[in-house]
Amino acid sequence: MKKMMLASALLCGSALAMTGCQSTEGQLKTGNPLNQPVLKSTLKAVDGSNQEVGQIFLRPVDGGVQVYGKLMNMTPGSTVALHIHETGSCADMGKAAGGHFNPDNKPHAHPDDMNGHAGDLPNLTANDNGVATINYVNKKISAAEAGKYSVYRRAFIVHASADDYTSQPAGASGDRIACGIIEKN
Ligand SMILES: [Cu+2]
Ligand SMILES: [Zn+2]
Repeated sequence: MKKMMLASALLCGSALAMTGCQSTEGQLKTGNPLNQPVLKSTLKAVDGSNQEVGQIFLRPVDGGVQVYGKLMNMTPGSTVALHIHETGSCADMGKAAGGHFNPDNKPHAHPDDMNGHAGDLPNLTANDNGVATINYVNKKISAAEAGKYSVYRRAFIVHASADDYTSQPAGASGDRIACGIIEKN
C-alpha cells in the first residue's frame, strides 16, 4: 500500500497524470500558482576573475517579492551588503550598475523601512564554510517584466562590507565585489 501511494504521488507531478490529480490542470492554466521563481541572477566576482559566487532567485508572494538564494566562497564570518542597483550592467567592476534601484526617489534605509530605496536588502553573513544565504520578502519591488517597480534587467551588487542602513546614499557598504544581472528564470 505504501508503495502504491508513492507511485501515485509521483504520477501527479508528471504531465501524463492529468486525471486523478485535480490540481495539475489548474496549475497549467494559471500564471504562477506554484510560486516558482520567475527571475534569477547568477552573481560573479567583478575583480576580473569572473568567478561565480552564487545565485539569487525572485518569486512573487503575497505582499511582495521573495528574494532568496546563496552566495559562496565568501570570507567565513564576514558580513556583506546586497542591493538591487538600477542598471542591468556589471561592466567597469560593477560600477555600471549605477545607484540603488529607487523608483520613488527615497533615501537609503533599512530594507524594512517602506520609506527607503526599493533596492535595499538585508546584509548577509557567511557561515564557517563561506556560504551566506538570503531569504527576504521585499515589499517595494515587482517581479513582473515591466512597470515602475520591476527589477527585471536590473542588477544585484554585493559589497565588501556591511550596510549600516543609515549612511547616504548607499549605507557605507564599500567596494562592489560581485554583480549579477536579473534575468528570466
Ligand atoms: Cu549596492
Ligand atoms: Zn539604498
